[in-house]
Amino acid sequence: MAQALTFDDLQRRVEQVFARAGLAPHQGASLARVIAAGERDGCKSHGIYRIEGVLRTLKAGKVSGTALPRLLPTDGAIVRVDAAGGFSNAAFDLGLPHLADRARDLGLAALVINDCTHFAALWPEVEALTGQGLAGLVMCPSYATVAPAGGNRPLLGTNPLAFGWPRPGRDPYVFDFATSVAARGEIELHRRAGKSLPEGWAIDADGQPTTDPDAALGGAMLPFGGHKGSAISTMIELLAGVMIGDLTSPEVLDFLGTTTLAPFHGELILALSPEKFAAGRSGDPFARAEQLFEAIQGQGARLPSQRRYAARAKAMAQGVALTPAETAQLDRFLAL
Ligand code: NDP
Ligand code: PYC
Repeated sequence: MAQALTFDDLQRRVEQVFARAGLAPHQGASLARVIAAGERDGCKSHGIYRIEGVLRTLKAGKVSGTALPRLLPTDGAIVRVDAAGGFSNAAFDLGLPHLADRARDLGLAALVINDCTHFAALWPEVEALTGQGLAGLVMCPSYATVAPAGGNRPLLGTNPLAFGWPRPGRDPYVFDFATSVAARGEIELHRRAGKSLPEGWAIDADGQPTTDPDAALGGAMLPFGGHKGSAISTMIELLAGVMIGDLTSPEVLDFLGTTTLAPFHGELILALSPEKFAAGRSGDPFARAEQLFEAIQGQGARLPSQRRYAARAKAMAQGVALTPAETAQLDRFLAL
């Protein structure tokens, strides 16, 4: 039966699933928070659908559910957390206060997370920074599933990029997207629903355009914006793979040997203090940003994340709506 759960109840249930699967509370709680937030905000590709992948990756022994992330001794602008083979989210929770302190002191700081399993949406991390008055830029590789523009085989990851700007008294300006035309999770959800893909998302194993999700999963996804998305995705491989001494998307696929498990790599989070950068020039940076947002909306355009915030407001008022199939799946996980 279709069900609407309160956000807290949903989060508690997801946490219970992970506790039963043997995750330590610090790992399970951080995962449950981002998964429940994805479902609440209408981001189905990174909501409860991801529980299955987490459990599969644990069972395959490719992630540690009890890893204790470790803050490594660094000074200067770089904060570094060794995720110790656990999930990225607990490592982020550990690094966040240190990152925010250094960004406030220095104007700009980076959190490097190494050796983590990463399957989550990035906007919860961006919102954690904007909630502290900081701008944030977050990126990570994935596994080789996307052909570079002009190519015909998987090489780059779906490499997400997210940015946030704080808006005092309002929801922050946030965008968060895969650098492929769509997240891979969207292709899998189309496959499960028996739906064709929109044109332009993928090519098959022979390099021909396809709208068949199975052929797309066996072929390659395409970068957004042709050569422009391909270059941004390559930048992410360089900055959040090569530069931080962690795996690139093709290396992740070699390491895992499959795209059915959550990928293992690193993550780069940049935090910036708008006040420190503006240094008193040209007025208050937050007030000036508001003028820009008003001008965008004044043309009838919407800001990114507006749909997500509306979904959040509705879910907080009426409960997070789950379909009968989703409710049954959650019950099955709870019974494991
Ligand atoms: P979408 O294409 O659904 O959305 C991308 C962004 O664009 C969102 O911020 C969205 O806001 C905004 N947007 C969409 N339509 C408009 C519009 N008409 N006007 C203004 N803004 C708009 O996201 P993707 O499918 O590319 O990615 C989904 C999620 O997948 C992301 O959260 C990403 O982090 C995650 N992901 C994670 C990966 C990983 O390895 N961990 C890999 C790839 C993706 P809104 O939400 O309000 O619509
Ligand atoms: O949806 O592309 C995706 C994805 C890959 C890893 C986590 N999410």
